[in-house]
Amino acid sequence: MSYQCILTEVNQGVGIITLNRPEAMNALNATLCREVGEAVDRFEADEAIGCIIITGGSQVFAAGADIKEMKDQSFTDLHRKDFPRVQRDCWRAIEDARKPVIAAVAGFALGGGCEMTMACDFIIAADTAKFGQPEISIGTMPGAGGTQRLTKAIGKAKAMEMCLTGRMMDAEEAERAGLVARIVPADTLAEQALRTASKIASMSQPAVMLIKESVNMAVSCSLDDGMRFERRAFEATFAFEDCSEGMNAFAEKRKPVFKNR
Ligand code: CO8
Repeated sequence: MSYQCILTEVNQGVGIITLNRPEAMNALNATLCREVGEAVDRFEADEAIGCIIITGGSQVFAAGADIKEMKDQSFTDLHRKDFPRVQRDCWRAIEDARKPVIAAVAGFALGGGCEMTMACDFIIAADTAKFGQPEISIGTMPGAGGTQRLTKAIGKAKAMEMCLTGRMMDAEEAERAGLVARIVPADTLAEQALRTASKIASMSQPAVMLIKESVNMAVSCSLDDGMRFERRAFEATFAFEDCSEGMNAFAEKRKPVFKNR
């Protein structure tokens, strides 16, 4: 499959999507968003793939929505199209994926770029990463989760300050604030992200999917509801042949051979 604004590859059971508009700092135009959505859906449907990485490569993740594409749009244009609907479909594909989606971020992840990383399940950041919601500086505001996901991830004070001033966070501050799972040296980002993703892809996929669903419940429901979901999901894993294989392998001091990976 060939795309205009992204590159895709499969390596060690991992589907890798690389945003590829270097001339525009990977700005998220409609084509790029549509292609990311399609690629995520394609990897989601591919049984040989157990985890997905979205990256912008070694220099920049994405400097936000494509301002040049947006600048002449009127309210009526946006409202009629339910903007960012194309973008929303892309976000939905990421959010609805049952396979884990990792954002591997180097350089700027700004505006819609930051929002795309937050739609992923977790972020591995290069030490060069910079996160921000600078929309205020161009007279607008975040439109794909910047005021919502950022606030849930790092709390009201920091999210409010960042969205109101456009201040960027470097990788260290983002890790301290809980936005980022882990920081790695920039020149090892691709390798470390692949190592993490291929480890997840080597696990029992039904268990991976239930864990992802259960952790996500913690973000969207009460503790009681989440605990109940977790208990039922835990019990359900005992119906998986991989669960029996995993436990028997432990007792027999050997590596498990999961069938559903
Ligand atoms: N859109 C379009 N082109 C861009 C963008 C962008 N967001 N960012 C950079 N570019 C282009 C520049 O125009 C320039 O192109 P050219 O060489 O043709 O002039 C090229 O990329 C390189 O950029 P700079 O020369 O500006 O590079 P610098 O290193 O000097 O600066 C910055 C890098 C700081 C990242 C700077 O480019 C910048 O401030 N970019 C805009 C950041 C921004 O405001 N982002 C928010 C956009 S609004 C948004 O994301 C709303 C989201 C709503 C939801 C929609 C989801 C898709």
